Amino acid sequence: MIKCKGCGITLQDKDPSLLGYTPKITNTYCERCFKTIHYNTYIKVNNLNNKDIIKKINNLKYFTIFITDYLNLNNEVIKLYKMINNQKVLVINKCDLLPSNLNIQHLIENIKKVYNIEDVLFISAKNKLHLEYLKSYLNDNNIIFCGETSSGKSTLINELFQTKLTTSKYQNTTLDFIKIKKDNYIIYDSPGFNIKEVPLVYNNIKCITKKLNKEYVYTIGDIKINGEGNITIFVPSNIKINSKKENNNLIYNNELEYKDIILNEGFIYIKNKINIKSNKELIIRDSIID
Ligand SMILES: Nc1nc2c(ncn2[C@@H]2O[C@H](COP(=O)(O)OP(=O)(O)O)[C@@H](O)[C@H]2O)c(=O)[nH]1
Ligand SMILES: [Mg+2]
Repeated sequence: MIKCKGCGITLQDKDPSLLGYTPKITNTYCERCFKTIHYNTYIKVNNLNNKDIIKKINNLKYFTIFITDYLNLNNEVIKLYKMINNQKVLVINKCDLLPSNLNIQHLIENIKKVYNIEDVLFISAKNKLHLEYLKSYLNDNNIIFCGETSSGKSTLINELFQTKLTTSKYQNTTLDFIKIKKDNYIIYDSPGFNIKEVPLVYNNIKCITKKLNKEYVYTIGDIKINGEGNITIFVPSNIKINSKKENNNLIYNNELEYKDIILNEGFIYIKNKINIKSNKELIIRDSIID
């Protein structure tokens, strides 16, 4: 069985409508990866389910590098991280996109506390930032990279081990576990966990402080809120924030201080105590900012 070097699927030259198809079985990449790499076209497929991915990771018992995106830090992702029984580290990727006023060391300490996690790192696979810290974790020769879809697993492996895994801005590029032997290492890339709230691949994180006016209802991503006081919003720059003078029929009341409200894409930081009304029950955590 020959596997595609881009996405891990078993290659076949029999049926173009099935995954793994390549016109020539001696090719290194399947047709889907070839099109992703050369024409930036995307063919959507159903990925492995999270339980099967976790099971395989735990069976392998390799040192596990869990890669996530800063805007995806939420209970769903942390729950997956905690289901991994191996020695592990939580690596928050794409730190090149963080607003420059944030103190990374401070964020790390807060994330450890809020989510009760021992090891947290911030890196940028794309811009090669802080990779030296991550390299100090590579003492074990058997390593598995995992994390939610599009968090940058394959980009990171390519950077660390000079491989040519397929990477793209689309979800579920990597279809199966890919075993790579390099120097003294055995490395696995894995298909991304499917999570409910995946931010689109974005180019920038917007960090805006807004003074809420009681007369207005604010729509931020997936929630509507109303209140009086300052909030700071962290979302991908393509997410629209609307405010409108409208009848306030928001039924949930929240008194918040030093908390983050988790959105589908990103979060809102509330420093000083304010009352916020919302259209649905908010998902709250102790703030990772201050
Ligand atoms: N800005 C930024 N983008 C990144 C970084 N790492 C990966 N990406 C981008 O995120 C997208 C998904 O990357 P990929 O490696 O395919 O993610 P995977 O699904 O986890 O393997 C691609 O468009 C990458 O270029 C990073 O450190 N910074
Ligand atoms: Mg991948």
